[in-house]
Amino acid sequence: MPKPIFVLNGPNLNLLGVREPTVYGSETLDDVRLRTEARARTMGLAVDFRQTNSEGELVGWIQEAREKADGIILNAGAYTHTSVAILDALSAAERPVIELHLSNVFRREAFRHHSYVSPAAQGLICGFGPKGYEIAVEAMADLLAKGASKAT
Ligand code: CA2
Repeated sequence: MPKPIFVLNGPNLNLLGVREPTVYGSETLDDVRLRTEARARTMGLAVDFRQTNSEGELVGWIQEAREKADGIILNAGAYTHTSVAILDALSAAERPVIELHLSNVFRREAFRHHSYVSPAAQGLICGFGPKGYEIAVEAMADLLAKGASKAT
């Protein structure tokens, strides 16, 4: 029985479309959810799209994915650059992981160039704005079709 893809969003991403449109664009997170769900539907996949400002809640959701999801698409927001706890949870999840960012983090401040998520991820998509969520769904569909079960 196929399970949904967890699309997990970290801190401040609830502000999308409300603040800093020059960096993150004008779509709200709800707009992004709708386009992600629509793309997934065309590929016969379901998504469970969530956002939290809490590191602990993100860790809990990643643990939940081990039982309840076929894969994880993660925009961990600023926790990308700080959280060993998220890395440890991803490493234990035994599910394919795609790291996702709206902005091209490598064109931004040096502290955004390091990611604790990347070592646990199959791949990284960044710099394409909300379109990146659709690209991530397509990439996850390919991974699942190939039978990927974990990142490493
Ligand atoms: O580019 C991304 O998707 C990021 O994950 C976004 C994070 C940032 O810390 C990462 O380095 C890259 C920040 C999310 C904050 O989103 C906002 C949206 C609108 C207004 C203010 C913040």
